[in-house]
Amino acid sequence: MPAAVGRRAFLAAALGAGTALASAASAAAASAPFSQWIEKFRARARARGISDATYTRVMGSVKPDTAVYALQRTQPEFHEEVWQYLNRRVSDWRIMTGRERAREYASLFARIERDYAVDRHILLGLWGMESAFGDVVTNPKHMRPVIPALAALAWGEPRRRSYWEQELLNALVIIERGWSNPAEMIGSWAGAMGHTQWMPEVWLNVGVDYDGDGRISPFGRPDDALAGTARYLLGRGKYRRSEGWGYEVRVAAAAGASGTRSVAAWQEHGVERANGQPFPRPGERARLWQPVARGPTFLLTQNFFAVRSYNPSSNYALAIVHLGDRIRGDGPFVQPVQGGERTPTLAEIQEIQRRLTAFGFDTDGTDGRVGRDTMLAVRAFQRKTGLAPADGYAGLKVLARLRQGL
Ligand SMILES: [Ca+2]
Repeated sequence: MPAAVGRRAFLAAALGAGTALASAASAAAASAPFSQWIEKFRARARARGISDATYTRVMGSVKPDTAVYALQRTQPEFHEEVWQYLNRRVSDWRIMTGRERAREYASLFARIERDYAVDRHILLGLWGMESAFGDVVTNPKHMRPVIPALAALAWGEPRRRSYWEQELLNALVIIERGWSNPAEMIGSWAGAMGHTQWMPEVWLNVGVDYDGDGRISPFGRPDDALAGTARYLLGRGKYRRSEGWGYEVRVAAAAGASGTRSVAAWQEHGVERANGQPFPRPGERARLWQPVARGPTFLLTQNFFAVRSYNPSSNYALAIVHLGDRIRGDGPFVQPVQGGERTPTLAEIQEIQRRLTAFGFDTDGTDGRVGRDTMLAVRAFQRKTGLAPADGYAGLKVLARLRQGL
């Protein structure tokens, strides 16, 4: 991957850090009281060009959101196999909604492709993954005010404190410039905001005023968010114009080569496209990757790593590029994961939700989208009926069992 630190690299680092360090809550208790810290931090803000008036207005009444200490130590609630991870993210709902957004914003995407060279389908995949095409902007159910969250992290979180201090300062600069205000700045516990979940640093340094309203914003119309994200992929991810992200491939049994080499060199080692088509750019450099044994294999080229620079997880990047391909009209991977299931259709998900709800397991709606409520309902049903593993995955096995009744 590119040398640039990913937008959310700290997340992976924080999650991997384990619990050996002193708990954040006790560290917070050991540091200065919040009100004293606020006054001390004013000098740092002043040095970044934030006026006393802005600082007092924003920070004077802020209450630290100390719930973030527990949130950043929380392990994922559900264990997902790779095929489950991909099925849930590259869902019928996301593909259909992505195609609607592609039509709705066709002229915006054409302009972004002209200015930044980034394929609209990569951006659609990223937009769908990061915010369900802006759904978290209009429906911020799991989002929280960013200033109190960052203030709590900068004040009392011993891990990566200087990082949180910088992000709080970046958020204050955004307010100082009149681009936003504390009421609008709603995001994840870590401060990622808007259509493409920008951290304040990304907003400040990579954002673009693409709709020309005089301020840069990841909220509202998606123009600024999508153009700025294309600029990120191009500049920080070293995105390459007119190239794809890679290919699903088949590997001859005796292959055994590794590392980065040209597509033509891979062909000499028995690597072919899974769909039988020729490689369009034999000179591209590529790495061979099989996410899970007995599943599909890929040759990855630079634009895969450009996407991965946005959030350093290969499964995340694969979900984005595959969602983009599906939105464009490509089919599922040629080689399924052995032991996995195909992706349920929108109608099948809705049936799962309807049947669960009828049995008293509340999915909070039957819109064919799988969120936390549906996963909790599936898991409760699995436990009640002895379906193992009770992983919360809304798939074909669960549907078959639901059709038998309770
Ligand atoms: Ca704007």
